Amino acid sequence: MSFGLEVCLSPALLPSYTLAGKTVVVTDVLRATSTMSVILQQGAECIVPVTTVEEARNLGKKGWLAAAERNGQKAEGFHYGNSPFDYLGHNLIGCKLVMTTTNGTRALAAAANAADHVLCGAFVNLHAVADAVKSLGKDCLVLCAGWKDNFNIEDSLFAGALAKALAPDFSLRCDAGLAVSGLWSIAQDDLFGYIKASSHFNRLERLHIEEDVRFCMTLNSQQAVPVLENDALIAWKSSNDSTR
Ligand code: 3SL
Repeated sequence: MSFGLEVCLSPALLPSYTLAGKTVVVTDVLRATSTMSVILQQGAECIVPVTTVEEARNLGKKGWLAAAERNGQKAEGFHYGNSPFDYLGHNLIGCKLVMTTTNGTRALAAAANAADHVLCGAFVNLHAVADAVKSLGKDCLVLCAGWKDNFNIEDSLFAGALAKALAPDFSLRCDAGLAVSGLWSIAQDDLFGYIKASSHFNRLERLHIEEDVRFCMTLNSQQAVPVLENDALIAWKSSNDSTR
């Protein structure tokens, strides 16, 4: 049986898609969904994604680890930001985090409660996400977080990569999916080189965080797939995972 696969290129376009009955993969390659995978891979119990800095601050006051990013920079007064290097190599076992980012947590909020399952995908966990989507066995929609409701290249490239990883079990059912697949076949041999012309690369380069981009454009370094359960992201476990 073949499932359907659609791609939504920006949260602004989401109202024209049906989410019920589907698995939605939210992607914000630079850097929210890459970093969320790292946080859970480092052993955190959960990440609560929130849309405002105030909400993150309030949970921080209650003893949670609090992470906030706006426009590529750590928000004032926060110990943690949105760089994977804030978390890599740290033991986060049992920690609960609250996190807000410019676009990623906003895209998650748009999909939450409307889809059957909401996962976070990025190049760093591409294969693990593809396995999770296949094992959930439902039509899938990839939601690109973009930048402030605009299309971006890196999230679209990820959608193309995921479409390839899901074929032939999932077949594309929209022109956006065909377009991102074409983009992926052009860029896949030199992802970092391709992304260098993008607006968000230039934004992050001005902040001197090129190494974050290199990390986020590297495939399959992480296994953790964040999945939303009761407003919190936890690491997805397959039904045949004995640790469940
Ligand atoms: O927009 C977001 O959610 C962030 O991932 C942007 S940044 O990479 O931290 O600049």
